[in-house]
Amino acid sequence: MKLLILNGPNLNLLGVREPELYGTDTYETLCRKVRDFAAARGVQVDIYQSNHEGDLVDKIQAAYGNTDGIVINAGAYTHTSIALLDALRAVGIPAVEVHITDPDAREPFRRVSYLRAACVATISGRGLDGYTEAMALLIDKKAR
Ligand code: CA2
Repeated sequence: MKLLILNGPNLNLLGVREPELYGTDTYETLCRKVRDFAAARGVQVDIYQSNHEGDLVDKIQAAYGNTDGIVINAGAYTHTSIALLDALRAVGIPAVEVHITDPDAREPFRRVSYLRAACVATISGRGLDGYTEAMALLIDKKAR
C-alpha cells in the first residue's frame, strides 16, 4: 500500500513561526513522524510540500494509478481552491483532509473547505497526530 502525504503553503514553516497556533514541532519532525508510522504499519509513503497550487495539482494527478490514499493539508488553499477539489475528484483516490488547528474555531473565512466534498473524512485540531490518524483511517479502509 502507498500513501501520499501532501502539505500546502507555509507548512514548511512549522515550528519556526506562530508556535502558539501550530506548536513547536518542525516540518522535519512531522515528516519523521509520518515515516515512522508508515514503517510501523508496513506501508510506503511519499511526502510532499509546496507553496504553489499548480504543483499540488500536478502531484495529485501523478498519484493516479499508483497510490492508495492521500492525506492532504492544503493550508490556505483549503478555503479557496476549486482546482485542488477537481484534482482530488479526478483521480478518485480516497483522501483525508487534515488540519493541525480547528479552522472552524478561527476566522469565519476558514469555515469553508472546498476539499471536504472530495474527502472521506476531515480531521481537525489534533495537531500533528491528525496526520497519523488520517493514515490509520486510510489503511483500515483499504483493509476492509
Ligand atoms: O490548521 C491547519 O493545518 C491549516 O490548514 C493551516 C493553514 C491555514 O491557512 C488553515 O486555515 C488551517 C496555514 C498553514 C500555515 O502554517 C504555518 C505553520 C507555521 C508557521 C506559520 C504558518
